[in-house]
Amino acid sequence: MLGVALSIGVLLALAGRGVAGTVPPDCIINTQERARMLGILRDSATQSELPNPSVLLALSLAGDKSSDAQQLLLKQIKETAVEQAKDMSSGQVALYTLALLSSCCDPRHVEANGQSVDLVSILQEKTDKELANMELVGIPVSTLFSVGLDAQALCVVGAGGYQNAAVILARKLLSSQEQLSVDNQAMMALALVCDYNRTELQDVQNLLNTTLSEVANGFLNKQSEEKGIIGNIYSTGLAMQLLLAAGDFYAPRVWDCTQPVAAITKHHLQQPMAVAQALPALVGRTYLDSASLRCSTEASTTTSPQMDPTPSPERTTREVGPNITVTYTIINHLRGEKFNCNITVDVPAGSVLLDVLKAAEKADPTNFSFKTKTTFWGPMVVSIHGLAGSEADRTYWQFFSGQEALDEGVGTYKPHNGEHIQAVFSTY
Ligand code: B12
Ligand SMILES: *[C@@H]1O[C@H](CO)[C@@H](O)[C@H](O)[C@H]1NC(C)=O
Ligand SMILES: *[C@@H]1O[C@H](CO)[C@@H](O)[C@H](O)[C@H]1NC(C)=O
Ligand SMILES: *[C@@H]1O[C@H](CO)[C@@H](O)[C@H](O)[C@H]1NC(C)=O
Ligand SMILES: *[C@@H]1O[C@H](CO)[C@@H](O)[C@H](O)[C@H]1NC(C)=O
Ligand SMILES: *[C@@H]1O[C@H](CO)[C@@H](O)[C@H](O)[C@H]1NC(C)=O
Repeated sequence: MLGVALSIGVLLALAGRGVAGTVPPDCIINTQERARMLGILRDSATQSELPNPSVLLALSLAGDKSSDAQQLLLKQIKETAVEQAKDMSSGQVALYTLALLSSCCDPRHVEANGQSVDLVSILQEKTDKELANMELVGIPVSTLFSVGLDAQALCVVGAGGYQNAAVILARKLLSSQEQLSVDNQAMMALALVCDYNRTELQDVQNLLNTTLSEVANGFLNKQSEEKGIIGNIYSTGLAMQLLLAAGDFYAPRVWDCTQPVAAITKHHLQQPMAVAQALPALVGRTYLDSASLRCSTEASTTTSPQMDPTPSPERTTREVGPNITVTYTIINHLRGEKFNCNITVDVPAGSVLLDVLKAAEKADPTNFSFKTKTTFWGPMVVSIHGLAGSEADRTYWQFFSGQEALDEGVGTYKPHNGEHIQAVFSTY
């Protein structure tokens, strides 16, 4: 069954898209930027300790199948799948499933080191728990983003019985579209595009049709208001995936895809995770194409020469210039004993926010101690002043510059001189 599913795909005629089939050339990123992005992904594939399924998925969707980096990462993904899949979040299992599918491996029989695992049944189990929680209390066990990925993966592998998921996601989108980030909306709606085509129930089709047209038109409105950006620079590629897949649901409205492509090109994304989420749409692909890539022959036509990424100036040069002064405030009015501490620290110009937190901790360890956890997006601050965020309680440390929430984490955000950074214990 999988073999058939994998062989029907045509390299550039994308499943989940309308009759048109081909992507306008202007929607594809230029070869130089594409090579730079592939370089970042290949580097990350060979350097990170924990294999990143989003990177494998992006490499495969971008037609980088035969690179050594892709092969090495695929091997590590299989090994990690057999060892750890049962302990992963549903969304991670979904990303593993999509990554393996797009690399022409059957996620139902993943084999490594003499062990074997069925990712699809694990995913079904975990998704059932997410959906049960959503029906019970309106929110998933993990994140809506993850449940969107879960439903996409289950739909593209053809696991039956998940129209339920589409209906729950559609209702959530309709009832709280305004509150949901573009990232969440995009991943949830992408699942609906896949499910729309698999259901014969007229009322489900109508619900999905209405929802998809709401979400897609919302994205098109944002794009025209924000000069090509949909949400922020990190969500724009995910929103593009939806607009690529859901063309039928905003027709006859026309999408000017050149705008977001230009915006992302200009930004020169650096973080592997940011590149991994953006690249698929920039080569005209979506996560729904994972099962329909040509697998018999290597996609060598689209493979570009191995190229070192241009080293990012920020990372290689250590500024030995003047210091900047940053005010840093930590606030908890939410749980336990309230606190509100202020400190002003000097750090070398060009420092990231993490350096500010370290300087504050050094100057006043009683008040400004903190802990981080390594994630694919970099270090995430999990605890400050002995107070830790909690998934069960849905609390976290949220960062602001003045009143404005940061759109990057402490490992990449660079404060400027005189800036006031706040960490506020919040709920999500
Ligand atoms: C859900 C979510 C959160 C949740 C995570 C809840 C949870 N425990 O599950 C909460 C609300 C805690 C959160 C917090 C933040 N987030 Co957030 N988050 C997301 C979102 C929408 C989905 C992540 C997800 O579920 N992935 C699927 C699962 C399967 O993958 P995962 O690897 O297990 O996901 C984990 C990490 O992504 C991590 N995480 C989530 N956000 C962030 C942000 C940073 C900087 C780091 C290091 C890790 C991290 O938590 C996830 C769940 O464990 C993404 C959107 C996206 N495009 O990826 C944004 C996103 C990753 N977040 C982002 C940001 C900016 C933040 C904050 C810095 C916001 C702020 N102003 O404080 C904070 C982190 C601050 C800190 N303490 O260090 C940006 C990161 C951009 C960048 N270049 O760094 C994204 C891309 C959204 C966007 N488009 O701007 N986030
Ligand atoms: C929908 O699914 C049918 C098979 O059930 C397939 O032939 C068709 O190409 C699909 N359409 C889209 C837009 O994916
Ligand atoms: C969605 O519904 C509208 C009218 O309700 C219809 O015209 C349109 O063809 C439907 N879209 C799809 C993709 O079926
Ligand atoms: C830091 O903590 C001490 C007690 O340990 C307290 O007296 C002091 O006011 C705190 N400083 C700030 C800036 O809140
Ligand atoms: C902390 O510093 C900021 C900026 O100087 C100031 O606006 C704020 O009132 C201070 N807060 C406390 C609690 O001292
Ligand atoms: C910058 O600040 C550090 C301490 O944070 C200090 O040791 C150093 O002398 C300062 N440098 C300048 C140029 O002010």
